[in-house]
Amino acid sequence: MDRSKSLGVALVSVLLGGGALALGGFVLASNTPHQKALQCIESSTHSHTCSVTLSTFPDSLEGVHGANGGPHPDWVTYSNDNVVVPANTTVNMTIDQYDTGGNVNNPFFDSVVGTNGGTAAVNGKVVTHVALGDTGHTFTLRGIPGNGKTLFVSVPLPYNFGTKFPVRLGTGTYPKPVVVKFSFTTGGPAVYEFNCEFPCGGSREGNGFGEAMQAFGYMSGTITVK
Ligand SMILES: [Cu+2]
Repeated sequence: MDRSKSLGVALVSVLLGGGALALGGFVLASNTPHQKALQCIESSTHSHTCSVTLSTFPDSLEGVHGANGGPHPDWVTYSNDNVVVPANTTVNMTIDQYDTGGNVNNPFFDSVVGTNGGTAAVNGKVVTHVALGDTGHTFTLRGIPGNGKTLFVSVPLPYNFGTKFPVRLGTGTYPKPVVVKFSFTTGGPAVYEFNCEFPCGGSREGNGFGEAMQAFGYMSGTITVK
């Protein structure tokens, strides 16, 4: 093989290799859907304070998993699985809850735990828990075992009984959201995982912890403290 020919073969090998790597990366990324980072917006008037809004939907038609709901249009979902917040900062979180609900498996998850002040505001009313049977989803945030951090926050997101004033998002139609607000304070850099503890996922066994509760990026996500 002359030099120019071997150079050509090497170049083609590199291009093919790069393509294979890119394809491999795409397949991996598809298996662990990590959506576009949702940044907590830092306040211009209060230092070490930021605000971020998530939503919980009864289906995926709002569009976070793709047009017309993506591969599982009927699965419940959070609006984002990739929240990024600054270190040593008070995070003011708003969650717009569009879904119905029922009984959690343990009354612990009806209670507000680990927020600043130990409370949350539901449509402006300060609460420490929601009534039995009235939880739609929960926002439950904890350290991944081994990261050495102890941040733990769990907030029940109440059942949305609303039917009036329909909100259209993507190809979905939802009631006016129940607006849940609370805050917590971050420490140093770490990755935390949040998920829902209401058995909202459906499954063959009927225990509610399958499908959307098992597939990363529907009823779970990460909060990365940077
Ligand atoms: Cu849920």
